[in-house]
Amino acid sequence: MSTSKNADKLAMFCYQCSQTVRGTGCTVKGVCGKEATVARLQDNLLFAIKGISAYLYHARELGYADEEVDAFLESAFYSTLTNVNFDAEDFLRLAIDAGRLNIKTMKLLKKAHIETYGEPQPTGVKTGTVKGRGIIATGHGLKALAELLKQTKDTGINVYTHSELLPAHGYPNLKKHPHLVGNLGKAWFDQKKLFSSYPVTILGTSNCVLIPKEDYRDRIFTTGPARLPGVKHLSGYDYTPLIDKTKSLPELEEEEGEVTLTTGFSKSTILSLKDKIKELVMKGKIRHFFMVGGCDSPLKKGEYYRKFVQQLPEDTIILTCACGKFRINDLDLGQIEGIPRLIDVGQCNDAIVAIEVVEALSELFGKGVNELPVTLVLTWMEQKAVAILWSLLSIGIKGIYLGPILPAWINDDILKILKETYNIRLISSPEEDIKQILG
Ligand code: FSO
Ligand code: SF4
Repeated sequence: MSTSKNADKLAMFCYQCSQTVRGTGCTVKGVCGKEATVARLQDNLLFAIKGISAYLYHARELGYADEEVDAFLESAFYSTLTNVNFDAEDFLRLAIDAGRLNIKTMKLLKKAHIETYGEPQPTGVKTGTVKGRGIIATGHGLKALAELLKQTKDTGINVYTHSELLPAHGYPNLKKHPHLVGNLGKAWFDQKKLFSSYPVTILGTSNCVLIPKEDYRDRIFTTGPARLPGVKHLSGYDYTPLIDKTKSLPELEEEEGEVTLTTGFSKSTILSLKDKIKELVMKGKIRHFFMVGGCDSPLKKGEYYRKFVQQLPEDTIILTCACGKFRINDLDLGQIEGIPRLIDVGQCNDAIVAIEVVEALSELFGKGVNELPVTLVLTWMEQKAVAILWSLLSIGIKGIYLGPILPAWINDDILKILKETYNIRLISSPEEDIKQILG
């Protein structure tokens, strides 16, 4: 595994103070003495705390907060200010702390979701259209979706999820709405094509909204942190303009979807199967568990994940979460004596469910997490995913396969640490990786 040529050429980039080289940026070493690795670890920390902030935002929307996380965010942000902290060692400690605090935040958000909307249940989700007018909700905001479902009740408008809102269908207090009729499209990057092809309105509830094409700019609305140029923003969960616009659009025709997707596996659903899982492992009928998923990107190399899962032997179980699941969630992988082979635990923040399941397996088999037949094969897209990676490292998980490319802010120094301390590997080919993992 080697760093990209770009990373070698551009050792660092910092333009946060007036001493910066030629008034444009320090790119080799800081005038202040800051080393490239410190600058990159500062960026890494900023990316991780942005991820924590996103999850904390959605928890706070539901009335949940955490003083320890708030205090960490303050001190972590402060540590990246000019002339405060030049210690690379310490930025690694802060990255691990960010991972630990992100676990706390993901737990908080999961608690908020479960206490507000009920514990998710495995649920089949249709992928076609229903006759009538429609709204597609995209992003991660369950609160925004819940308010939309309340306000569209008895209006004859159908609501569809897109991308990271698919897991909403598993929550009892959301699935109870008969006008939450299905999911359209896949991961976030298909939205321009998708939103152009249906005469619907769209509500963007979080990150992963794209600047719209002209043909649907007047049909898309944003809420919460999402904003787009020339697009109406709705605050205070008042969706009247969105609903009025929807009523002015033509109806969709009935169209059968190609597949029914299954989502909504909670920790308790999975753990209710633990005795059976133990029995199947002991009998050699389950050989290995994989976590395949993460935040997807449209890179060609992302095709790896589908091929990887398609080539896994039938005695393996695959947990998945986040928008990377759309690479694989249409595959019919069947069951092993009643245990589904593909288990969708939810959104990116629901990686906490996968973490808790791995911890429960560790207890069940009396082995450390790295002695279990468990491998994580993850895709990363942007900053938010960094928080989850550090969460996994903070609980000591080693040997993670990461792709589709190495994060660009990782230089040779950081890579050395990640390899030596955490045995992180970059994905190669599905065949080679499966051989390396399963022997
Ligand atoms: Fe995907 Fe976007 Fe959710 Fe990520 S929709 S890419 S970084 O936000 O976290 O899974
Ligand atoms: Fe350059 Fe240091 Fe100022 Fe950053 S803080 S711009 S590295 S002198």
